[in-house]
Amino acid sequence: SSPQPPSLPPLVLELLRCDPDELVVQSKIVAHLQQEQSGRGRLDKPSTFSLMCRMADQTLFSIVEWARSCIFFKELRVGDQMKLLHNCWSELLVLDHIFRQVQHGKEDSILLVTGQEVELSTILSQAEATLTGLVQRGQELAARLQALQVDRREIACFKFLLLFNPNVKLLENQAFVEGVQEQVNGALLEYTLSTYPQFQEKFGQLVVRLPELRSLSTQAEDYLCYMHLSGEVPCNNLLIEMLHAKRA
Ligand code: DR9
Repeated sequence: SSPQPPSLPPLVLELLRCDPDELVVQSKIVAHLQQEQSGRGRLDKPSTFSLMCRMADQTLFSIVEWARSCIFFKELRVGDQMKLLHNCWSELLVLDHIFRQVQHGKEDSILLVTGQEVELSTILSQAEATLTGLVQRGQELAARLQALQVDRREIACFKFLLLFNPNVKLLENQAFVEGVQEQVNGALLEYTLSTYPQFQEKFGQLVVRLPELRSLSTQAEDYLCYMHLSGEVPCNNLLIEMLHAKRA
């Protein structure tokens, strides 16, 4: 008989169940952006930058919605939920972007949450150096994760490791957050060892990518903050609200 695939740690399955369907998220965001556009004058065409901000904003709404429906997170009081989200929103956005690029699997273009493909050469010619640098660092991180053959279960665990960050200060329920972090770490370790037994270092190789992800998200926040101060970011933006909350 053929070998049975290893059974997955129940917690990994549970975390995966919280993940929304990418196509559902995509069509919601596309519909929202089209609706916003139809509410404006035909002649008042928004800049690419403003469209991209609205797209990132809607992606952030879907991330907040995901968190609020998640196992463990639901059990926290609203105050702790806010503190955790304020701490990691940009990391979750960057991870979402990076994993989309891993699945897209092309080095010379990026795939947006809307399903649109943008050539890297277009970005290089249209965007200024800060953004270009960010996008390129993102492509490099995506390539590294792709080389490790990261899968969606591991990414589902990553999202929880970022969300339940035990270093967040002044939590009402610190011990619970630490406990979730430990449980998810354990489940991810068990998962990688049983699913990729020929690749014992996979867990370690994956988690050493987290600091790079964090530094990328800080750099993206700085870019966004700078653009905001130059008056470029559209108003009523959740991105900016999160930026203020974190830096207050
Ligand atoms: C804070 C955390 C945010 C992380 C968000 C990650 C998701 C964002 C996904 C993709 C961003 C891809 C950008 C696609 C570019 C489309 C084509 C293009 O090159 O447009 C040029 C336009 C102009 O930019 P500029 O800064 O050079 O000039 C500004 C001009 O003067 C304004 O009038 O660039 C854009 O439209 C950039 C959109 C930025 C979206 C804003 C929110 C995201 C913040 C940081 C992006 C980091 C991306 C890298 C992730 C690894």
